[in-house]
Amino acid sequence: MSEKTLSIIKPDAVAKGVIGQIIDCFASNNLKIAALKMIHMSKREAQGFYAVHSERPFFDSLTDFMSSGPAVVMVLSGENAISKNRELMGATNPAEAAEGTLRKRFATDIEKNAVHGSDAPETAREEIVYFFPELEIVNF
Ligand code: IDP
Ligand code: MG
Repeated sequence: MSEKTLSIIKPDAVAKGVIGQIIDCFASNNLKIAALKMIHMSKREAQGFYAVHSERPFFDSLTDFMSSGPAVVMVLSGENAISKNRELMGATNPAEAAEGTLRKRFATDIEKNAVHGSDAPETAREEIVYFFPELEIVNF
């Protein structure tokens, strides 16, 4: 089933200059880019995006990091895009991420872990509308 998911190339990966390598990984795994933009989130925007984690001890540090520099937000589209993107990303903690995954290749640590991907259809819908109005998303 064709799905859409939200992907973010986080500020650590943008600063490392690996936007191209990450996009290349999506392209070579049949995930198409249905929307894409570079943004620099405010602290408040990062808090809104990660509101589900607001009670976690790492929330303040995480939202500082996410608002520390530019990030690339994308809508990826394709067969099982949500789970496929999660597989390509690897585990949250890069120390536990499988060889060849984006987090294994590019993450710094469990917080600065290079990429975000939605985890389920409902969160994908919510996260996509957080960043993209309907007009900015193409349908293949
Ligand atoms: P996910 O990004 O793999 O879905 P989540 O548990 O949803 O992982 O956590 C969201 C983000 O919060 C992670 O990608 C990471 O940047 C950060 N994070 C998660 N757990 C920790 C932690 O234990 N310490 C610091 N940051 C964390
Ligand atoms: Mg998550």
